[in-house]
Amino acid sequence: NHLSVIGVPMDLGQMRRGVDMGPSAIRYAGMIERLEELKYVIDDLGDIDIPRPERNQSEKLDNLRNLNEVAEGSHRLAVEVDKVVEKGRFPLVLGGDHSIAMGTLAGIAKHYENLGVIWYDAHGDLNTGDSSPSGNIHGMPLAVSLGIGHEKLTNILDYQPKIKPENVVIVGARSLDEGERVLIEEKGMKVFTMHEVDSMGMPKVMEETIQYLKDRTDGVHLSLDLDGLDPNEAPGVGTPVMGGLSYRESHLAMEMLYQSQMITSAEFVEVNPILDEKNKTASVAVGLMGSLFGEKLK
Ligand code: DIR
Ligand code: MN
Ligand code: MN
Ligand code: MN
Repeated sequence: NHLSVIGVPMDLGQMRRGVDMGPSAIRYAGMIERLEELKYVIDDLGDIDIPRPERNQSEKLDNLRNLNEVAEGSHRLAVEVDKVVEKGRFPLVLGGDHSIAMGTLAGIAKHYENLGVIWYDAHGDLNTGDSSPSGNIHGMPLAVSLGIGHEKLTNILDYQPKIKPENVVIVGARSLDEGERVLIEEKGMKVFTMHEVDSMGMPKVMEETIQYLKDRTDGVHLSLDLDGLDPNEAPGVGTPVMGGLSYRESHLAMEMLYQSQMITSAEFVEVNPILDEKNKTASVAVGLMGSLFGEKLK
């Protein structure tokens, strides 16, 4: 019950300004107080220092926008996360755009034989420079963590891959690019798209997710992109996609994860207060953290 919080004011993995203020927005929404109420000891380590591009214009190398800065920022995050896990504490990372997940996972995965990952997102984040329609690295961190992509990204902390495709479960997908579909098929990855959520219901989806990961992993990281939720409930995100997971479904998912006691690290990303309505999305993120850490059930 010792959480270490790390903010990552990163916005270089995509093109909408403002997501770098996500960590402030989440803290402002009362995160620390909310978790302290649940009797956790919170160590807020502040924010990672993110490099700024030398030119005002973003540079694209091999269809990878701001490659060097994103790689360096993720490396710095990885070093901090590594120390947190080393101390036996639970890392809680606040984004920032989703590119930071490659840093989070780099810091965590070296401590596990078979780290599991729940990727709660409208997107697969399984692109590479070759397959990406946008060149935005926030659409690539899951591929990178599987060891697929540019060396500067896949080799953070000098090892790869970080995770195995069979240890990943994607929940909430409804916008997958062609290259991502091919990769999912090729690797036989477990994906619960909105079709499955609609037809099976969230309780069954999470039951299967938990059972599946319980059997094969020795720790589970939750990577929660707020755009996994429906934009009506989480409007402050850079790439909203209609028809998403509801507020209640998401709380239920978090509560079931709390009951499972399997989550060993988590990150909440893509909160963009500039695109938000009165900090609603940050508040939703804090509420979900409450459920993930036992607010409803303790
Ligand atoms: C799209 C969007 N698949 C891309 N990805 C996003 O640019 O690769 N991921 N928004 O969360
Ligand atoms: Mn620079
Ligand atoms: Mn994402
Ligand atoms: Mn997304």
